[in-house]
Amino acid sequence: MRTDSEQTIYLKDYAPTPYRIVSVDLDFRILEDGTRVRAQLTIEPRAETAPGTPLVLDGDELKLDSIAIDGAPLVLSAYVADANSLTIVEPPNRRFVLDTQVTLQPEANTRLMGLYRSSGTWCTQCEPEGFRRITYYLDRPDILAPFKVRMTAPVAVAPVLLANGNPIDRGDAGDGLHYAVWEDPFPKPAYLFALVAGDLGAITDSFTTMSGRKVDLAIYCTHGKEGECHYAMDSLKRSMAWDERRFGREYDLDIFNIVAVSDFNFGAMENKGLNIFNDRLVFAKPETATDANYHGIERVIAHEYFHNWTGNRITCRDWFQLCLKEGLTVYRDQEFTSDERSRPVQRIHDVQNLRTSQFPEDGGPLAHPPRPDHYREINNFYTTTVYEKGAEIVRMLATLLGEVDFRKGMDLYFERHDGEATTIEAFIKVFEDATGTDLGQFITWYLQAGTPQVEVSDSFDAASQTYTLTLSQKVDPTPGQPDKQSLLIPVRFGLIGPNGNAMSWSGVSGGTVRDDLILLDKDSVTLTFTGVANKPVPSLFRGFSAPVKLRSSLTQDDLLFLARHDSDPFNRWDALQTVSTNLIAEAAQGRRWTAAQADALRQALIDTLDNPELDPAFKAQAIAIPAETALGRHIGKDVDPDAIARARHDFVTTLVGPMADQLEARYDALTVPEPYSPDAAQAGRRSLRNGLLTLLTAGSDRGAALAASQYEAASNMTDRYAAMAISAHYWTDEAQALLGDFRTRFAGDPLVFDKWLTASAQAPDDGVIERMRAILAAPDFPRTNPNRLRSLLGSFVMSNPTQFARADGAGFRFVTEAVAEIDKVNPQVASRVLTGFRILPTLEAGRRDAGRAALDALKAQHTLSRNVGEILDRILA
Ligand code: 0A1
Ligand code: ZN
Repeated sequence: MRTDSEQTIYLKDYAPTPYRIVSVDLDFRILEDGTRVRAQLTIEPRAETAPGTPLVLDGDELKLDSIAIDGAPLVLSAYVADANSLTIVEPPNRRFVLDTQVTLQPEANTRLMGLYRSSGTWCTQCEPEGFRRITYYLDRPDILAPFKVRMTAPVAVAPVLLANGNPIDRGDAGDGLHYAVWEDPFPKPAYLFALVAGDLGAITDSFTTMSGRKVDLAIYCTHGKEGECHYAMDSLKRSMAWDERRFGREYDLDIFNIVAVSDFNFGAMENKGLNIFNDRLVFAKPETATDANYHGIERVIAHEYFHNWTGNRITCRDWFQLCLKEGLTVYRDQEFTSDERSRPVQRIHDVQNLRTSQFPEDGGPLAHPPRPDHYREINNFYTTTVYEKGAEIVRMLATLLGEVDFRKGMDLYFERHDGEATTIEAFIKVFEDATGTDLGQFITWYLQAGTPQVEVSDSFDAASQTYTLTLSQKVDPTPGQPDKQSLLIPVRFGLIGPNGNAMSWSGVSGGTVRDDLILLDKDSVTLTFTGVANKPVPSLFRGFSAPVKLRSSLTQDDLLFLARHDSDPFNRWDALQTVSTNLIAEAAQGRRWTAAQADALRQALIDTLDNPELDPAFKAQAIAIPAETALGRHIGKDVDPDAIARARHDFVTTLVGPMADQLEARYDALTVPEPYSPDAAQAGRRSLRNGLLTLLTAGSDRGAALAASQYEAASNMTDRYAAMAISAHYWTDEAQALLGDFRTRFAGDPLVFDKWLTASAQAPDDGVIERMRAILAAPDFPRTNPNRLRSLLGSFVMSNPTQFARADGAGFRFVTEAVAEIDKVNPQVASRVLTGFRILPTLEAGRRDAGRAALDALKAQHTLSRNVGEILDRILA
């Protein structure tokens, strides 16, 4: 049973609205017992609109208090208002002002869409369809208008009044109230609207743009947290400078504000001139934030800032085009971090993330193209496919075109589409027009779901010095897309000779090869290289030049050869990962590794650790053993998570045993300079040290005690958290004591509580579900806060495979029961947790059935939101 409608929206039905909104005047009277919103919308019919065409505005849970056109109240027969829309039956056939009033209850808004309160602060979240929860409006991204906003609120509770754009007036409003007026000169879609009213502290700074304009910067936060906002401010200034240098993009207003709030559905939001952030992506100090937290802050501050050009100045025509702004902006933030930190380390990090979250989405029941063509609930499409695969597509475009031509295309994009709401087709067209390249086949990446599998075979003929390389591609069917077209896949490559050096060739035929780039543009391409002196080892997809799964015929010896000699750091790392993945996955399926195989990998790891030319952050990534979840994905079907966990444990024990002394000596010797700094060099050393600790804990009996003493001695959260999380993950004898200590040591800090929840949820012992039930049932558990819920439940479903996918179904039932409760409060959080069930098709039959039974029970027993209903139906289909 559902209450929400199950209507599907199709891209093919896109049509402009019959009316446009010329300008928006909003007046908010914000009081403790409710907020009154008066909207004066200047509206006009489009030239082609037939006189008398009804005007239908969106609403969501709104109640209309009054309505007038050009000052005259409307008679009852002139409009129809319900919770979801407002129809003006016969609007004037000319420009007019529609004047409506509604009253909102932000306090009761637990969905955190529209206007809500977070720790007493009034704030908004409008993307994608939250503005319709504030006032009746044409709430779609192709309606752009300039906004003027007046806010009145009690000065004692809300001394700070912020909205988009520039402040133009403020003053006393009597009765303990004050007001502020903000004006945003840039026409914008309603999803970029924001306001904040509250009692907040701030840090301020300024940035001088490349044309010499001074921009005032501020980060607002709960009083007392100002000292934890400096890294975010520093990241902001570096982002502003980088976008000027790298893309020639200058900030356009005189003021840029960021507000940190505790209750927020996602990471952050790029509202014009007034970004609103989940406070976990703003606050940082060494005692409570990890290196990963600092990294995340830098990335997301940059991401939201970069949206000012890719998203705000140029926005999306409709929500199907979401990856137009998101894929491009993720690409930009990845590039920023690569330039600021280590490019190879960042690339490995991003690819690991893609493989961990996007590949399983793309290979399961929730697969959809980066540009989908239908949806029931748009909030379910803020996915890793739209974001991260979207970024990979832009990266491939940059690879195919080269740096100079890519920049030419981007320049044309900004020039041609500034101020518009546009499409993926228009984005691709600028690159065609700027460079004269035909991208007709390339656009398929946006339209087709599924991860391509690329199969490789090769042969060498010594007599003729000829090397033959065959690459073929295939994409499995995905929901609604049984037949796939071949894609244009850029393959960056090199051939490596027996001495480890790059090899050259005198000629190549059979396909397109430009320098170090092969264009795989058909189902299969066979290249013949002539003048090749010796049998080479091919290094393919260097830098992960395309988001594909590679199935090569390279032997373990070849892979370890690449791990030692490839000039491409990404492929060195990937080769080591492939070797351990293969050995563990085969063992989980009953084919145990040989001693020689384990010895060879061990030696390669030691050589990597000893290589003075490699950076510690890279070494940390290189020695990591693939997670159980990654191994499950590699196996892909009939997965038994317990068998994988056992195989992984046995393998790590085999691997680490003979080198435990060496690892421990390196762990002891690895020093990190004091005082703490979150910079990449220091963070890299810490990650290597904690990587060594992980190996020692996973594969020997030495790690547990080392972890316990590291926990005690730690002078920063990175080391303390790592010690606790490793202990919990491998469920050492000390784990429970460390978790208990951590809980009390940091009691009262909600962001550190999240860390405790995450580590607790990853414990693999049979008691974990009961402990999580107790955590959720505690009277003081903040059950409406997305960060708390996600830290516990999100971590459990995504990274505790043996307990989530327990054979008795207890893990599945725990999650579906929690989802049913959360759905009543916040459907977005509920549906996100539920996506963890996408692994069901990969599991062995017993577990699969247990998972489906839990989902069936969820579907049968509860009144579900559209968000949860859509995800359920897609997984059960
Ligand atoms: N545009 C934001 C993502 C975002 C989407 C929805 C939100 O609330 C439901 C919040 C943020 C980004 O890409 O950062
Ligand atoms: Zn974004």
